[in-house]
Amino acid sequence: MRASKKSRSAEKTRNSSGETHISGAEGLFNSSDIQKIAKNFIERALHHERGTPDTIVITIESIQESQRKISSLPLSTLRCHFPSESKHFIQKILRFLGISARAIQAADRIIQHGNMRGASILHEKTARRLEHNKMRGVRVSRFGIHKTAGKKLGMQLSRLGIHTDTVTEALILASKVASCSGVVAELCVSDDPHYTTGYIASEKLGYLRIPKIKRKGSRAGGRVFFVKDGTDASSLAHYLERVPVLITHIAPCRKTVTIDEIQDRHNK
Ligand code: WAQ
Ligand code: MG
Repeated sequence: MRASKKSRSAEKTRNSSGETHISGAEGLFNSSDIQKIAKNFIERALHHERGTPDTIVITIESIQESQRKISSLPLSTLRCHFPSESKHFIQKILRFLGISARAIQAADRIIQHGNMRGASILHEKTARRLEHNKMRGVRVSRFGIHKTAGKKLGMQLSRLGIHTDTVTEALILASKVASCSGVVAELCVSDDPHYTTGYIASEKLGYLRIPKIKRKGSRAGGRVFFVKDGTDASSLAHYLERVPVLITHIAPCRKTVTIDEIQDRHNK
């Protein structure tokens, strides 16, 4: 699903297509669930805090190919109290993962600017943008979770008090992204003005939730995938957009961790 609104003034748009992105959602589902899911997606599009859309597009495709089966990333939440603290931690963690200061700055600019439907792909060292359409970005799709694994994940998230569609969908998406060999890390900030928890996801550190990643009321938001040198952006985009991936195994979900615990655990 994608919902958008024509902008009244070109200046407000910040996007030469003349459209403001309101909301988007996708997934891999059983055909028996189509009506329920479509209804839920339409609800979300119509009642979104980014505004009321004038266009909602729903695409339903039958997928015949077999799915690649993967595990979810282990989840934890970083102890973090202020946006200034989160900014510092994000830099520390991304540097720890080998990403250059230049690429971190570029990612910050992309996310502050916002209004992309998809994600940007950045070279982890040179900060070169590799996605073909820089206005739209790459939209990850065809990711889902097996019923049994979904129940197990739901129970783990409920215990932590974070069993929401937002967390569940973000974890599934991030697990698909991290399963690509060229991807070193993903940085995500929601574009919803009141959703201020974001994450850094990586094969190395798992899905690390970062509270206070932006100030309440901010319309900034976006996703950046940092990739290794030599990554072919077209094959990566093909995998992210087209290859069906299903979560069939759930890695542990933990409570909060401190920045020192993360570094100590991985320096050993
Ligand atoms: N593929 C690529 N990029 C996407 C996709 C997608 N399927 N969906 C959204 N984006 C990009 C796009 O630029 C959006 O503006 C931006 O990400 C944010 O999207 O554990 O809600 O749907 O509590 O607002 C994180 C949850 C929630 C953290 C993220 O993102 C937690 C969220 P949103
Ligand atoms: Mg959003």
